[in-house]
Amino acid sequence: MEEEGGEEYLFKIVVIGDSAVGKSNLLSRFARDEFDANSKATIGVEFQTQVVQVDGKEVKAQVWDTAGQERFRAVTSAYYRGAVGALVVYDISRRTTFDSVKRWLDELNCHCDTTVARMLVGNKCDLENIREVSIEEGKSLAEEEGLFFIETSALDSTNVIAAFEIVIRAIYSNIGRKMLNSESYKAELSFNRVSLAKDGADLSKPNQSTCCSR
Ligand SMILES: Nc1nc2c(ncn2[C@@H]2O[C@H](COP(=O)(O)OP(=O)(O)OP(=O)(O)O)[C@@H](O)[C@H]2O)c(=O)[nH]1
Ligand SMILES: [Mg+2]
Repeated sequence: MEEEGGEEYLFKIVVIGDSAVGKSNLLSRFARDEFDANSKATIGVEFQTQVVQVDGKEVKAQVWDTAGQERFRAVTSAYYRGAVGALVVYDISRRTTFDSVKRWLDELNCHCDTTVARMLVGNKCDLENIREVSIEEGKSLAEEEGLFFIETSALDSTNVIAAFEIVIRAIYSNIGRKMLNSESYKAELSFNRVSLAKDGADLSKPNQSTCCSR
């Protein structure tokens, strides 16, 4: 769609990772500069749109957040459909969440093609005194898997904007405007909205994905 004075870019970015790693707080910090110390586990799917400037152009980042807990997740394929970026989040103070990263990457690879810009995010870097995963471990996993890497804190805001902006810039430089503005891409995004609204009515429905183990 052409807006007066320029083009419109819309990037769908998904945030994934185990429950309680801080996905929802990363999103609320990015979109509203808010942090909730008592946030509840996400049920179903939420998304927020944030406008950022890249090379003097306005880019809308539509960031999708879902439940880390399997029983609260809505239909997986709809969540990933049309995504061009992903943040895979773990908690630096809980090794089990780092061990899960490969499973989240498998799920991502299963639903999205490899051109998706991916960032490994070690969140809660404010918890240095109870750190269980070193920066080096995070970096080397990211290198192995071909991901960007960053440590963040949604609590004190460290690197939160940077994490999203690096992904947004990578998408911007990776993918031609033609494809992103194509009618089929827009149709997919609006289909997502409709189907999730319907699926959201029954959140107890088990994950219906057939190609992934998760
Ligand atoms: N210390 C610290 N706590 C954080 C940080 N980010 C989130 N938390 C806390 O961690 C808990 C879980 O955060 P959420 O954002 O709800 O986690 P989530 O990944 O969305 O969890 P699900 O929705 O269940 O998948 C909450 O108590 C947050 O306040 C952080 O950067 N530092
Ligand atoms: Mg959440």
